[in-house]
Amino acid sequence: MSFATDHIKNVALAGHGSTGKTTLLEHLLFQGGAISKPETIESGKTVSDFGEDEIARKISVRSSLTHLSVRDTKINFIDAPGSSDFVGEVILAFRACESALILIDAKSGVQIETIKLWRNLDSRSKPRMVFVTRMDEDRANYSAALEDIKTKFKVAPVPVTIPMGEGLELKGVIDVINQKAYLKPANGEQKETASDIPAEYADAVEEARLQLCEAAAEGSDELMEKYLDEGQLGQEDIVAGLRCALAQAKAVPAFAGSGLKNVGTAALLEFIATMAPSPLSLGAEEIVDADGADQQVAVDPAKPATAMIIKTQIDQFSGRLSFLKVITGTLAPDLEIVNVRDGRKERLSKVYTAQGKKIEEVPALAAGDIGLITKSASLKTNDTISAMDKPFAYKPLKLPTPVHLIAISAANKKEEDKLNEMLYKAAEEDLTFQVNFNAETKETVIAGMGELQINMILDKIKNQAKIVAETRIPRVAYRETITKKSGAEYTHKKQTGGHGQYARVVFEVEPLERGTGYQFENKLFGQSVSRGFIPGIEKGIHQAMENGVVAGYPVVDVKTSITDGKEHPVDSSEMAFKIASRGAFREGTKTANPVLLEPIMDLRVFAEEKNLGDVMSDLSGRRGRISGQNPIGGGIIEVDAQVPQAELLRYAIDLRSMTSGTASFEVDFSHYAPITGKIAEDVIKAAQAFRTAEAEEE
Ligand SMILES: Nc1nc2c(ncn2[C@@H]2O[C@H](COP(=O)(O)OP(=O)(O)OP(=O)(O)O)[C@@H](O)[C@H]2O)c(=O)[nH]1
Ligand SMILES: [Mg+2]
Repeated sequence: MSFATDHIKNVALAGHGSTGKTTLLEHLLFQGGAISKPETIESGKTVSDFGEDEIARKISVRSSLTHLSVRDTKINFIDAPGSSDFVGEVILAFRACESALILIDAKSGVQIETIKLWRNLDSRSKPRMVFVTRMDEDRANYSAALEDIKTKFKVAPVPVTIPMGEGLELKGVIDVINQKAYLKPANGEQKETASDIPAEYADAVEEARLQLCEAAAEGSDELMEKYLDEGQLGQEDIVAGLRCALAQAKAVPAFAGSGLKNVGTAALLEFIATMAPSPLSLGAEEIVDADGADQQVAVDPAKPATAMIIKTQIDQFSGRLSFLKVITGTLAPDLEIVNVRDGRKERLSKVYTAQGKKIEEVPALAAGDIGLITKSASLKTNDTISAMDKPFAYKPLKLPTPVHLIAISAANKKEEDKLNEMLYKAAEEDLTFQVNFNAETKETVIAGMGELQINMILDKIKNQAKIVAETRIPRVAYRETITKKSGAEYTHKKQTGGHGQYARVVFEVEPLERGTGYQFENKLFGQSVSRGFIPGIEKGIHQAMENGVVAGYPVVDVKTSITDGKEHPVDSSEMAFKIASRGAFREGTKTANPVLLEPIMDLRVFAEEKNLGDVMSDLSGRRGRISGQNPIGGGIIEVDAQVPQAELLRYAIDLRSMTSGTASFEVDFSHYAPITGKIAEDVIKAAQAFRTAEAEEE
């Protein structure tokens, strides 16, 4: 069956780690009739956590697509992981869905990852609902959780359902909009059924209904006027107003329940099916057209088909799965499409939807729907496929830059290529994981969001390809430069049998502004050195710049001028000038106060107020210069600093342990700065030791 655009709802499930997203989803699928029995995390058989690694660790690692139908409406759920290491998976879910369902633990209230995700949703003006789960557990407290949401997010959530009893006394929930009660099933493997509201809850329900009226009035000016005039809104107005207020992210509907005990799923599904925004009610996607100008395209079933690839999964058995969201038109078998990135054309064979790992063929995917196609070898995440005459590309997903860097090599040298291949494959599946070869340090460096993510990727490689990787803290790409003007002369002279070698150059070296790199000037008067030897001289300088005189690091920001020289009619050659030039450059820099340069990073740390002191004093211990701190909402402070890269090599791990996993950071390269004294001495010693070890290995 395929569903029309206005009968599709896409909902991202997100929230702090282990709040119960996957468990709730399992019971939603069960309540909605998509599966016949809900499984537990402990059994390792849930629909959403199907990856081997997810089963082994009992956590979600990747976003997974599931769906169910309520009458003639299809609800796609994307269940996102909670650990901050997998934030890329959450962001892709937010982007693909018109609304988000945020899970809050009824005992702990709003936790740190949720605050960070909320900010991300704010920046997208994304409609959101909150489900306060684990209401079955001791000390669960719905109103305290809602109050916490109010203080941390500065929005008052409106209860669509209220619990009957709490914690061990939980008896069920009441759907305030539809005026129905759902008693807690005898166990979590039974469905909820509707009944009348017990008389004792009449007052609580009326109070909640008034709150709904107030929130619904936010939906439009007319409703607000009516509400202010009459002090009340009728059922129809509540529904219409709340729908609008939600779509504009002005109201945050709240639900109570327990995933595990299947409490609150029926009312939630009913609400999503009837009230959550459909792809038609919003969902303009930014595009980049042929001229590179930014425009917006709304979801529209009437136009020719276009879709964006939201996620790539490379399955050991089924091969490449390209998950996509259809933005315009309809994707169906036999459609001729082009990959806008590389112009490659192909004819679609089949289109699918997914229920966790199970993929199901469907006749078509309408605009707004989320599904997948398989075996399309050239497709990558963020590609646009299009059946338009003038194809344009949708804007790629913006993800945080990976901050945790690790140098890697295969334990067995012969497996290096295979390891690299596996790493690049992992990087295709997860855009917050990157692989780079650093030519300066001659290392393959992988980058991710944290230790957990990187370990899981390496474990997978070990299990699937039987390759053991060795990891190290990456080397810092130090550089060298000079700090004053100097000069040198160098004569290369060799008499070997036949004809000899002769070249003489006189150089001036002077420091350049940081970041300029390299300059050369020919200041020769007359023809003491023929023009034809100049390229050889420049080559010599380049060679010498590869290994500086301080510790063998590349030399940058130096201007070299040749002021004089001498050649021999027979014995001079390009090679001889190259050698002389190399020598003169080295001699010149030795007397020009050479120094080491280290990379300095721009660092932004996001920490809770209570950790601020620790974070700041730790940063000064890392030779950091703090340039500012500002509150960014939800009790989180952003600290801006410049810190040497050498001090940040383990920062992802250290910051996490310093703040019990609550803080996060972003980092970008800023500039190179000189180092002297003890710090420089240590770097020089380490470089010498490294070169000795390298020489011994060869
Ligand atoms: N008592 C109780 N336990 C729950 C409830 N929901 C989840 N759990 C338990 O909490 C643990 C974590 O549940 P998950 O569903 O994996 O949580 P999650 O939010 O998907 O976790 P990540 O995706 O890894 O962030 C499991 O042991 C569940 O059985 C609930 O409503 N009540
Ligand atoms: Mg999960």
